[in-house]
Amino acid sequence: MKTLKTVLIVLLFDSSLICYCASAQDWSAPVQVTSSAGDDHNLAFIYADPFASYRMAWDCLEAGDTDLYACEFEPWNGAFTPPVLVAGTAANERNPVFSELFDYPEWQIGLFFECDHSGYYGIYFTEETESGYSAPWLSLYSDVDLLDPVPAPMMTCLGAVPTVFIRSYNMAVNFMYGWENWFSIPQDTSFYISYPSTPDSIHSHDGYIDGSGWVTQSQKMRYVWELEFEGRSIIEYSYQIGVEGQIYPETLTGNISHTTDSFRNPQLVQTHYYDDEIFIERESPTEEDIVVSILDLEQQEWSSPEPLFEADGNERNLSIFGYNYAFETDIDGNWDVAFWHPNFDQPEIIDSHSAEDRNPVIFQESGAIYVFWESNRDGNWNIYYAYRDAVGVEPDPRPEMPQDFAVSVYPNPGNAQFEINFDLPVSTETAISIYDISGKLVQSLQSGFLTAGDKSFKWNGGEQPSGLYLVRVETGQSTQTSKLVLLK
Ligand SMILES: [Ca+2]
Ligand SMILES: [Ca+2]
Ligand SMILES: [Ca+2]
Ligand SMILES: [Ca+2]
Repeated sequence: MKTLKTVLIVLLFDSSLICYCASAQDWSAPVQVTSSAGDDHNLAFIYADPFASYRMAWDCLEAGDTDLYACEFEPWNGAFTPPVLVAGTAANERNPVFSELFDYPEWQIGLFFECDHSGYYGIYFTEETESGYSAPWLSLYSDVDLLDPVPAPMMTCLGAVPTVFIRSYNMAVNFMYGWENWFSIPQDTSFYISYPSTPDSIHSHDGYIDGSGWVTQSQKMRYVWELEFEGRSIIEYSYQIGVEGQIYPETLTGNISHTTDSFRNPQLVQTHYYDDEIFIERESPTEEDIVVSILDLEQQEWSSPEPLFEADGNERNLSIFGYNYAFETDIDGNWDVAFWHPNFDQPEIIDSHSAEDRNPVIFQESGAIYVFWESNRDGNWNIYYAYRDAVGVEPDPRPEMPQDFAVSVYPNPGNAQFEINFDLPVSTETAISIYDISGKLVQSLQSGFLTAGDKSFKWNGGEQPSGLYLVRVETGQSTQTSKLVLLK
């Protein structure tokens, strides 16, 4: 993380002299994407790998009604398809987010959004089909508004069900929902509901929570959210380990806000086998900055939040793609979108139009950085984008971690008691499970963090029928399997 600090600037200049790079030579002129008469907001993106194109969705508010639109974008030639109306009833359809649905039998795209058709806002869902987006259906509802869906990446731990994190008044909720038959459109939607690992403490706060989540291949589900607490916003975090369709809560929830400043809009990024990073907006008495805090899993401690870069003015609404960052700044006296990379001393303003320019979305494709954003320069809000060459070498390459290790079982064959031994190469989340030959989970022996080194676990198969069993040791980096023969 050392490379993320602009220490040099602080040493050489008084902070009042810090300004933004002139950027005209780096960024293209803004390209107008939408030209509706209404206000276009809340742009969402997904890269549709099999089709080699990007899908975009956004909402448009016109004459008091919000509808949902989508189109496709090919960065290689700058081509957009005409916008199609995805959902346009008399109710308000807004705040879309894409979700990858399946990779089997074929890759598919889903779109979650909010709609107040039934009085309260619920979470609706549509999926892309060969003939366009399907008729939306209500997937989540309650007698309070359910807002701000945040899709989690596809999970292996929960049988590949699409997951969406949502916000509702006075509680952070994540809904996992799925269906029995992967081959059909879900007619019968069954809900799995679980909470961050300390629901009681969440409910005891009289506040507002904005949650987001992340899931890794190591079956670890992380949650980070924002909470109004004693007149300011703080950030909380927890994680759970999911194994074979079940959730085993682990506790690591804490206030990572070490000062009396207010913290908002947390974004969780996994950058290292050991570390989570959380990017947060910090509001101090003088200005707003984007700060970053790092979790050391072994120490179970968050670092004190440090500014991502030093710059005057207020910064908000960070969008992250790798080491590329886009955000809003008001340093010129109006809101502009800006770009920063750890190789830079100062951020670049992408376009310095005097209108309001907000809500950047950044991604990198084929050697170029793209930033889309919303601007009201036309008298109503439209979506624009600009691009520049990628900055180049990524900073701070992570060390290669050893992947493989051997799992041994003794005795093998055996008649009841077995000892399972392995040398864990790195400290990591580790799940140890016994399966029968049909793939059914027989027993989970371990689920949680283990330090590196020689490990030994015991399994008593005395209750099980004779036969071949599989011992699976799964870490964030690899999965090792060993056979075990039970002979009575
Ligand atoms: Ca418009
Ligand atoms: Ca509508
Ligand atoms: Ca600032
Ligand atoms: Ca502006």
